[in-house]
Amino acid sequence: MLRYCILLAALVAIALGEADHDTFKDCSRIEFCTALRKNVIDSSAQFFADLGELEETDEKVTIPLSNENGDSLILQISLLPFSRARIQVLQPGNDRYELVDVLDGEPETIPFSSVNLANNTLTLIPEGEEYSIVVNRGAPFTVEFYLERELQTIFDGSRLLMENTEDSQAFTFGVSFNDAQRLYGLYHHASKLGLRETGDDYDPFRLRNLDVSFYELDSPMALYGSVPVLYGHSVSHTSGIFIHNAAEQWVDINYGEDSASTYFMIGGGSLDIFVLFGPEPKDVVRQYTSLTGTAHLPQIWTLGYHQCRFTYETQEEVKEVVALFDVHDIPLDVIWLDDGHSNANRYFEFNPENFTNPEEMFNNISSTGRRAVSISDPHIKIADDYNVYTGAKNKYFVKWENGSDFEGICWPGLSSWIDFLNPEASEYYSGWYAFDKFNGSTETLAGIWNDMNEPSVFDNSLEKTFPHELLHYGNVRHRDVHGIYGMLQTKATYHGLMKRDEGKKRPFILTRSHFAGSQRYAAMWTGDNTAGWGYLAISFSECMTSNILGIVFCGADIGGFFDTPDDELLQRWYQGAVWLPFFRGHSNKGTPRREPYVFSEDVQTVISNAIKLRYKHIPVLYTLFYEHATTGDPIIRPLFYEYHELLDYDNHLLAGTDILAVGVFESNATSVEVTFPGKASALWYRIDDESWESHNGEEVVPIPVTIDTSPVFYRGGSIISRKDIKRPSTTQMVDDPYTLYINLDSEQSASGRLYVDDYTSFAYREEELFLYIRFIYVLDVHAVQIEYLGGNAAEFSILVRSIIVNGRSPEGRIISNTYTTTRDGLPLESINIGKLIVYTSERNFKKVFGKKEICWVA
Ligand code: NBV
Repeated sequence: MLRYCILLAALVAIALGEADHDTFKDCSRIEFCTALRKNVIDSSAQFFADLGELEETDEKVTIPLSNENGDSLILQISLLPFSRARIQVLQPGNDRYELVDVLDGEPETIPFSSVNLANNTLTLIPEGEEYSIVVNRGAPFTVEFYLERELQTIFDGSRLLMENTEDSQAFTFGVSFNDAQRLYGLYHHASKLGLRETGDDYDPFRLRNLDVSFYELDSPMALYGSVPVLYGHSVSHTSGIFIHNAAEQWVDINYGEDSASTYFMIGGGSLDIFVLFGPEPKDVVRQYTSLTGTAHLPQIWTLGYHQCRFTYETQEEVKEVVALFDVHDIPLDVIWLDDGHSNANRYFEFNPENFTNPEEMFNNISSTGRRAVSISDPHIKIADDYNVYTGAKNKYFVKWENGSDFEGICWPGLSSWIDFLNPEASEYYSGWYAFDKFNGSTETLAGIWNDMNEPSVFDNSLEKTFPHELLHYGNVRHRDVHGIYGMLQTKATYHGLMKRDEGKKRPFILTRSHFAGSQRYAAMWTGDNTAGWGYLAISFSECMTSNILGIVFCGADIGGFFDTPDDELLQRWYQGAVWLPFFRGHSNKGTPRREPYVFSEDVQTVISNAIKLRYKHIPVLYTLFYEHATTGDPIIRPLFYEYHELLDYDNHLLAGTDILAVGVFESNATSVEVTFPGKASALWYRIDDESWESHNGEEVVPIPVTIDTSPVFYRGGSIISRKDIKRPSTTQMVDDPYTLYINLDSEQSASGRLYVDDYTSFAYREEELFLYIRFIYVLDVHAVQIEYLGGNAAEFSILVRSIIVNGRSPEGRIISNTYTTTRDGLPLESINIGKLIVYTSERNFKKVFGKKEICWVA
């Protein structure tokens, strides 16, 4: 009966287009959250740190914690290089699960240069670092984290509690961020960048990977992924924490006068926190990604436009969509095969009626330079004639406590789920991506889409996912690893594609569920959003947040998955989405078709111009991806990341440091207020209307817009390398020459970086086969100098077709000069890197590179 009522409520919610609050619980319906949220720990339960008993072993300090009730715990502190530390609280006699799949390698520890005990205070100072850690005895004990003597964060022992009963291993703790004006992080929530305060009228932010249809804006409800990272930010410093735990979490936030405090309630696993000392946003992001890794460089085609639909029903329809992009002259790189391509959701089998000749379809797609991506969910249909199932039955599936395979309902009907914690099961699954196993697939099927991997199970009484008590390989309770299930699927898919392609191609995987570290395997999109202005706006906030949390390859369904956008919203959505790293149009079954070419000529022109603008900037994005891969820096950034005082600009997005895009998120807009970052001397040039009109930093200006324009600016001082020749896809762009946009700052200088490689393989990583250069504008000779930054690739030419110099004369006049060579033919002579100079006037144009050459083409 209860199940029936929940099901009914769910159907009503879906019909109303609202998140289903009966299925997805708030804190008051989760036992440990209700019990622990208001819990005030009385003095007898407060722990003190027995500093006299500290032990120093293996670059760790352990300190017993005790309370008057006779409970004991162990505080363990490790010092890490690069302004990071690790603090763990161990519970002797309690077998808590310790995560093994999340970190990108075990972090190196460093020795203490001093361990100083005095007046109930222990001070730990690492060798060669600027930070220190102070443990105060208490009760309650506290641990303070200082950078250059500035207090950054405090682990608040007064809120520490660790349950240890038959049914619960829940635990709590508090962390406060000194001086912080904003807290950022705790992805995934469809919320603004700055997390709001929680309280009686606003639930704690919940992290538990769940498949929530019609998710709501500005809600603390859990969504598809979990990245348990928080940054506390003030104008003067930023610090962070990463909770290395994949169980369900609830987090209360309180902003006080001089600090922001947080209270974590976690459903299981270990208390294991990495502390990131900052002091700037850039530092915390690098410190965090040094722990969980960075994304590898994507193949270049993945940065183009992707067209998806739930679902193209036949191979003819797929080919027709691709062809129509060409008929209408709209660039496209990837066509997506949602579940319609599969044999009734038996993945790795094509639909035997409508996709009878997938090879022919793939040949047709690749003949136009395009690629395909197909969906592959983790549920495996229970059917005795389905090899993927029979090969895994009673072996590789997630199990009940009695050892039988878990069975639940999902798209294919009754299904079981691969246990990706089991290395053999993962390998088994990976093997299905081989060309000879996945019959009909060819290399044109260049990427895979892992959907429904929270995992989603059609049982509303279980919040549409696995029951907590299921067991994984090694008797690991599902409760303790729920957050990483989807990530482990993408890891197996990644290895599957690596094996399939003999390690020669960088795998492309899109995932819905994700966890800290997912960036190592997959791109991520924000799931089933809705066609509404608020969802367009929040896509900027969501992807900027995921970017500063390492998951950089982020996008949102353009136009919204549910419902139907009107023409204006759709056009604005394309214009905004140009700047999100993953760029895909998608829509739900039953909604009117929405490929760009179905619209009127006017609408098509706006959309197609947006897509073309994206293609022109692919070299910029690709260079940013390289820089991310090597440093952890985000591709897109909120203003505060670069300009620490600019806090709440959710509609302003920086692509790298040099492009500022401001979304148009309202209907009938005639202008958008833009805050130009930087000092008053900073300059920003408007590019979307090609006026090159410049604005100064510190200006707040209403920038006029029409439906054809959506504000985008280049930073004065930058050189942007674009490929401006219009092509059907990135395939035809590979050898295209660049146009350099030189945007002078108030000192008349400018520089910008460009990275090129083979766009496909891992040779950039394994053999340093790439070319990474900096263009520097030299005022005296009105020339561009090339500085070699790295790489080892004689074979990469960089062709420059024209150079556009934008500047402002001392009287404020806008100068925009274009220099295009009239020489015919391809490469000119070459000169050594750094020796010279591409002159911007053709008469003076000279050769540049030695073995790495830069060429000037007509
Ligand atoms: O595979 C169908 C859809 C997919 O199009 C969407 O993008 C996913 O988020 N999938 C969810 C399952 C059904 C959604 C109603």
